[in-house]
Amino acid sequence: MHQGRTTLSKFLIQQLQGSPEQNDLAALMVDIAACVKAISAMTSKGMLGDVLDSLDSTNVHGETQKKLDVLSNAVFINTFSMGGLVAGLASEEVDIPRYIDARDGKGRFLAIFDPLDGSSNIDVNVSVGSIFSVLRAPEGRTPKPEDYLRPGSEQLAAGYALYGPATMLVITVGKGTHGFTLDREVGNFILTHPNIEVPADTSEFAINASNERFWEPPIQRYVAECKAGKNDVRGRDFTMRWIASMVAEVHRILMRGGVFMYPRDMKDPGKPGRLRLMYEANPMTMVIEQAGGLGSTGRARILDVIPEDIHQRVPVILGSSNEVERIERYHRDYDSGTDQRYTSPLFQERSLFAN
Ligand code: AFP
Repeated sequence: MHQGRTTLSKFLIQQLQGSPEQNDLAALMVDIAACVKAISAMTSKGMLGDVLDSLDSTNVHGETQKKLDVLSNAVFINTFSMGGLVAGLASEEVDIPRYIDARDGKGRFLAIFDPLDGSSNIDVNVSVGSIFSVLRAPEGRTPKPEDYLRPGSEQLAAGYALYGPATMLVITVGKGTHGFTLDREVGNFILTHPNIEVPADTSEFAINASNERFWEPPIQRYVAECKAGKNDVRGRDFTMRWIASMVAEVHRILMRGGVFMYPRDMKDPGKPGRLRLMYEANPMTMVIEQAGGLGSTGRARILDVIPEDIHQRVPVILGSSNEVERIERYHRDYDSGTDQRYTSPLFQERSLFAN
């Protein structure tokens, strides 16, 4: 048993006490933890739970929905609708933000979430997760769509659930990043990873290498140097990981360092990246920054990006600070044209960005 171990509720009382807003934020974290328990119970049943099929429906991004995407989305929406704390919500699975009439419009927060991230891994039993972000709702009036379009630096809280061998909840309310493990026997989240810190250096990178020919030269340069290993400019060997589940990648980086990249690629020139700003990049960057890491588009701090659309995509480079800073430097070298490396025939041939 966990005599004396801190539970999520006790932890939140210690971190968030005093103002009515902080008390309500603590209550919202408890509501989110309840959603995570419910989704964990569904995912852990696998094929026995009759929830793994794909549906005929597609979401706003034209992606085929899994039954579990829809069920997980419903868990969050139902909980927020009844909790009285949220005035509005936005979800990867919902076309436009939705008003929640909480306490006659007195809900203090806007909840923005990806109810089940990595769902293409569900039917092969690989870890998936949920990601959430919390913004302050406008006072005294119904939230409008533009109220959601706030930079990630304004998030009051953020975090994720990882449905892995263990179910974990990792959160930040702006006072560090902390991990809780679900004790299924008693149904409590136990503080197992207080004050997580991302190592500033790493020898591990995560990227979908099949897109290499579509990347911008700074990313091609960074990955090529990592692959060249100890006999080249980096002076050490690197390993690569790619789980195709952002929550699992970010969790590994929080635990042992690393750099996660989903850069813009020209596979689809109309898209600035694959991952969404509001409910993937922003919350994950807040979690990482609160643990001492960095999150960048390659050219700007992710939390400074001013959103234009609730579902907008953004390039994502996040993790160990020294590696993120190096990648940003490579982008500056490239954009300023000062680095002859990019005029070498190597990049002319390989890169789609020759001119
Ligand atoms: P799904 O939710 O469609 O599985 O996408 C997961 C994700 O958004 C993110 O969690 C992964 O890091 C990334 O996509 C994987 O992308 P690739 O399938 O292109 O590797």
